[in-house]
Order: sequence, then C-alpha cells, then structure tokens
Amino acid sequence: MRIDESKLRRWEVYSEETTRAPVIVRIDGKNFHRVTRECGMKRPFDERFHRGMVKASEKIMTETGLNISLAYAMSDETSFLFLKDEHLPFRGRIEKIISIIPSYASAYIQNFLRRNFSYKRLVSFDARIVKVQSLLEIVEYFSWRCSEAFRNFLNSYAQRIIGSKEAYGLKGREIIEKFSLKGFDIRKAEEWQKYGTVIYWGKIKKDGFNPITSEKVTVRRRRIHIASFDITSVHGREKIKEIISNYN
Ligand SMILES: Nc1nc2c(ncn2[C@@H]2O[C@H](COP(=O)(O)OP(=O)(O)OP(=O)(O)O)[C@@H](O)[C@H]2O)c(=O)[nH]1
Ligand SMILES: [Mg+2]
Repeated sequence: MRIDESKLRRWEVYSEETTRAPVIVRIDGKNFHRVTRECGMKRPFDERFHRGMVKASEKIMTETGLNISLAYAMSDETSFLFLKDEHLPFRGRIEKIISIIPSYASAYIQNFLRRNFSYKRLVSFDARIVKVQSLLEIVEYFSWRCSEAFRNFLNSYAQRIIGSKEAYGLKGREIIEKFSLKGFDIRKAEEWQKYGTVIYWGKIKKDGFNPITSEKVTVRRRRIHIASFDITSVHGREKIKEIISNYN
C-alpha cells in the first residue's frame, strides 16, 4: 500500500496552531485531592509538597532550556510566563507547549512523591494557555491567582477552626474576624500558605577575577529568586511589575 505522507500530515490539524507572547501557561495536578490524601499529606497545607511544587517549577525554568521569565506556584498548580516572542519554544506551537511543560512537571512530581511519600501510583498535570496582551494584564492575572490562593487559605482553615456548618456562606472579612476570636491571627500565618510562591530571575553581583589583567572584577549573574508576598496588594503588584521590567 502506498502511503500518502503529506495527506496524513494534514490530519495533524492542530499542529500549526500557534500563540504569541506575552503568554502564560498554567499547569494543574489531576485529581490531587485524592493524590494528596493517599500520600497522607498534612492538611490543609503540607510544606514539603509546596516546596516540591516550587522546586519542580524552578527546575522547569533552569534545566529544560525553556526561557520562562517568572512562575507562580500555589496548591497543585503553577503558572509560567513567557514574556517575549523570542522566548517562546517550538515557534509558539500550542500542542507542543501544553504537552511538554506538564510532562516535565509530572516527571518531577512523580519522583518527588515516590521519594518523599512512598507514593507509587501515576500522577499527571494538565495545561492551558492564558493569552495576555500587556504588562497590566500579566499583573492582573497573577493577582487573580494569588487571590484564589488566599481564598483557599481562608476556606480551608475556616473548615477546621470555625467548622464547615458555621463557616458556610461567610465573607472573607467575617472569616478573619472569627479566626481572631478563636485566637488565630492570620498575620502570623505562613506567607506561602496565604499567597503561594513566586519564582523569578534576579541579578546578583559576584566577585570575579580577570586572568588577563590580573584584576578583581565584579560580574553580574542571574540567579533564581523565590518569594512569597501578597500579589493582590499595591505593593505586591508593583513588585511583579518591577521584576518583569528588570528583564528589559
Ligand atoms: N493535604 C493537602 N492537600 C493539598 C495541598 N495542596 C493542594 N492540595 C489538594 O489538591 C487540591 C487541588 O485542587 P484542585 O486542582 O481543584 O483539585 P483536584 O483534585 O486536583 O482536581 P482536578 O484539578 O480537577 O483534577 C486541593 O483541593 C487539595 O485537596 C496541601 O498542601 N496539602
Ligand atoms: Mg488539580
């Protein structure tokens, strides 16, 4: 039988679907409600798991050749920002981008859960494209994910501290008031639990040595930075803007 290869290639109907920068790729663990339960993780927040998600995101930024400017991890999800067209892998091909990034995450988290929680079942992450148009929209997006993290923080502690019946239908402010009556001061709670973690490139100065001139020199290197802060606040939004503007 003669194979008409060009016809068969045309059946790959989505292979030329592309995106442009700036673009965000969000990955999310599949059925992690069950995975985290079967791992016996601490509820509502397991620091080891969060550190694992942050490390996975960091590795994707540093060891895969992908040119990601910033990532934001909370719960079982991470959002990755590709800032410029020249940073986009695979000529911006969507099929490639949304299959390869969650594959790296799955591979890392699979090993991580096996090592740290003796978890033997398979895990997976899905991925989606979030097309943003401007610096303002990038900040708006990360602020939204951070507000989700904070909402999740309030609701998950409310279940335990106030009780699910009593907490039902309460607004954020009311939950915080009830927390303080019960002696839980959220200002003292862990920042990563409230706001997730931002992973980004920062510059550091390093002392070096020029062997030709035999002079001490200061070199600038880029290095991964990790920080947890309230992205919904004026200060937090400014910080995201500043991180991104520093790349130019
Ligand atoms: N115990 C514990 N569970 C966590 C932690 N972080 C995330 N999770 C669990 O992961 C879930 C993530 O939410 P979702 O992504 O909406 O739920 P999912 O079960 O992964 O469902 P799909 O993403 O739709 O497949 C949470 O509801 C928690 O059950 C943690 O630090 N500790
Ligand atoms: Mg999930």
